[in-house]
Amino acid sequence: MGFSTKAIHAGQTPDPATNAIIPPIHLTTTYYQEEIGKHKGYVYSRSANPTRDILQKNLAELENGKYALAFSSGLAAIYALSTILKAGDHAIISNDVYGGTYRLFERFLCDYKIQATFVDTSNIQNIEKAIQPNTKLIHIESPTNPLLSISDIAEISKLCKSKKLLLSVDNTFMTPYFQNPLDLGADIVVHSTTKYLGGHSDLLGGVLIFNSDELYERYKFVQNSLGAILSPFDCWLLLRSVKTLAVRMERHNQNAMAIAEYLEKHPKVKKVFYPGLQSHPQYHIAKKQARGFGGMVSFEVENFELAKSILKNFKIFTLAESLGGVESLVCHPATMTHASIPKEIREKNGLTDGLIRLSVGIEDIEDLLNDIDQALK
Ligand code: P1T
Repeated sequence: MGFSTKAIHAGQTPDPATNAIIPPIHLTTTYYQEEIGKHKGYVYSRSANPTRDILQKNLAELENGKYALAFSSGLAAIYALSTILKAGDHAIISNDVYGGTYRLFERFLCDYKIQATFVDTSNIQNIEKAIQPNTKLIHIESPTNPLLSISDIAEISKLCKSKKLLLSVDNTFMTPYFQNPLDLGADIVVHSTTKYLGGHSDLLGGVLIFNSDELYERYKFVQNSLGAILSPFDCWLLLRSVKTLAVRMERHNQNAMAIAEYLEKHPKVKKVFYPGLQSHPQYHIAKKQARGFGGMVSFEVENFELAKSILKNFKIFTLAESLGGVESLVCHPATMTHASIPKEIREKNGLTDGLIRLSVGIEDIEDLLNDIDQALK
């Protein structure tokens, strides 16, 4: 079955009670038990909820996974993911990740004696060198946020299998429409569904997806124990959003490509970061493992002052955190989404004060190019 057909139908049949085509939002917190232990598989909505089950089936199918578990935000999903680590364990993480992911491992989990090493995972040797006897998990973003660096998921997965390590991939930027990390050998896929899967900047959510029965049982226990589940309304909204994912992603990709090509020729732009450009250092890996390059484009200008004045000039691109919505947003990672990373570490990784990140929306490309043109003037 093709992607769009799955996105529209997977997990969803007409509601058995009414034949409603669209799944109902089951707001109930609890369920009638005919006698002790006799029920229809639902006893309390933190543990399981029919609207959430439909969403989880749908998202699992889109990632070619067997199971999905939905959480209240992307970070709630990543926190749940991290509970596979016990005190004394070690994780290796891409050095250019969303600031909140960095903060979780570097400033929160460290208090629970969980160690993390951040390396440039686009070079597999950096991962090999960072492996310790207590390493359990490799967690990567590909492309990374915000520098759009690409890691070879299949290669890293081979390494993980040979060393008996778990590999999780944050697939938020690519979405299952463009990339399926489980097919490339990853054990766990993570999404902030707040982004492209939601697509309209009106819901927060996160999901973990896997094939292994053992991981599913473990994380279902974690989902119920932590309680950070996605609400029935947000599950329903996300189900609705996912139906248009394919058409939105095509347009995000097309617009982003045109903008990246435009920026690459602009005299005020020092460097453009977009995996669809042949000048991107991992262009061939991106092409090998994904079916598109996504809607995120970052570019660097000379310094903070210039970045600040450009950001003030935008009229359609709106200065805001987040990404993946139909509307175009612009962000200054150093002071916004990645402010939790110390300046010296940021700059060592290439995230400078002159970096501007665009979440390219699905508006008319002429309007977006005109907006960038006038902002840069
Ligand atoms: O915001 P939340 O739903 O909790 O998702 C966290 C998260 C996880 N992974 C990636 C790749 C992300 O980009 C994010 C959130 N990012 C932003 C809010 C941002 O503007 O980059």
